[in-house]
Amino acid sequence: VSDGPTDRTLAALLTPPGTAAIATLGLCGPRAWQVLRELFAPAGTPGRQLPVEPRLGPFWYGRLGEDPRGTAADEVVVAVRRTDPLPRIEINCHGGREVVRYLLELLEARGVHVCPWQELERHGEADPGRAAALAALVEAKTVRTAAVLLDQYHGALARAVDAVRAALAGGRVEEAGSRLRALLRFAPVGRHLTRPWAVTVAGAPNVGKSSLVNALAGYPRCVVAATPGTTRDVVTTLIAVDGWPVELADTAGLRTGAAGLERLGMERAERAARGADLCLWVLDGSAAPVWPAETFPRLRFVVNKIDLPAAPGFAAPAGAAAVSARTGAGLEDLCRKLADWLVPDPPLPGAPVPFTAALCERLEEAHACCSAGRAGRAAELLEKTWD
Ligand SMILES: Nc1nc2c(ncn2[C@@H]2O[C@H](COP(=O)(O)OP(=O)(O)O)[C@@H](O)[C@H]2O)c(=O)[nH]1
Ligand SMILES: [Mg+2]
Repeated sequence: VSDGPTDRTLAALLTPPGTAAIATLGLCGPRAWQVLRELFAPAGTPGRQLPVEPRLGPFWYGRLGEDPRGTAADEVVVAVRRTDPLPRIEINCHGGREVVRYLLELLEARGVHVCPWQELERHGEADPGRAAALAALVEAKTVRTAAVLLDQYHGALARAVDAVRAALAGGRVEEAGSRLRALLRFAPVGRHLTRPWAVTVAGAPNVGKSSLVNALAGYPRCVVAATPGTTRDVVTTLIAVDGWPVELADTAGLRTGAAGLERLGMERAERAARGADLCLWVLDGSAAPVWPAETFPRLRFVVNKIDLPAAPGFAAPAGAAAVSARTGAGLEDLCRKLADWLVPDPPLPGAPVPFTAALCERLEEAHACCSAGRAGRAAELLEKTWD
């Protein structure tokens, strides 16, 4: 007996785990219908059974259990979603962890493999690119990133990858390389469609870092106080900037000569600033500027407290944003700048975008292979694009 991937019958919980009125289980594979027929009794005339072959269209209401006519059976509604290439059935049962566990165990006892929903979505899927985009789509945090992923779900990236593969198959390695380079233009965006950009807010104590994070979040997320050294831990907040998901990290103020708990907070702040996609260094425009002691990567300046008179001789760095976290002045402009710093080259609707970090890496490697004249290896990598 062969046990290839499509010979298996899989089951997964499709709705989130927890309690609700209903839950939905997916059952997919060559034995899906047979297993369901054994466990399911349609309501109505005693002795009624499901048809021998799965049929698209009708919904069946009845009971599902070891002995579906006995007491330990749940009321369910079942439907066939697909018959080709593998039968795919959905079972709507009562919600709640124990009902779901009971039904999944029943299926498992009949040789069905219980798996995560993502694996079920891929099972027998003729278009694996579509399944991969669907898995990413549910992770989208904003409408804008969802729109980009929806384009990929409708095949934008899959078509572009097919064109690269066709070029390689035709021996046109240079064309394949330039097509890959064009695709990789949007890799920086693609890496953040399911994972927000990390933006750290850093600066000296009391310049208004926590106030700025609160102003951007639109609610008092962080403690603000006139006492320097109030913020100790890194506090993160998820916001959307021009439709891009951004995780803002408020940090402890950085100053020289700190010790103890303050020093620990500063170390965390420095780590966050070094690892961020962007570090916003906040300056208090009404006081003598405190510049960063080290040059953090991807550093940008924000001058805060512009509602107060500027400190004599204060010269803002070129390109800095100027805001008042107190009055809200300049925040819109800061958001525009932030979006431009993070995504200087946003994809147009319908553009192919490599939409996960793993896809970006695979395409980068394939591109490097093309440049090195290793067309065979590039083709091999693209064979497994969606794995
Ligand atoms: N006038 C004015 N005061 C501000 C502004 N932003 C923050 N502050 C005040 O500056 C002090 C320190 O603010 P905070 O956000 O805790 O600074 P942090 O230590 O950098 O996090 C508080 O008293 C705030 O009310 C601003 O834009 N204008
Ligand atoms: Mg603070």
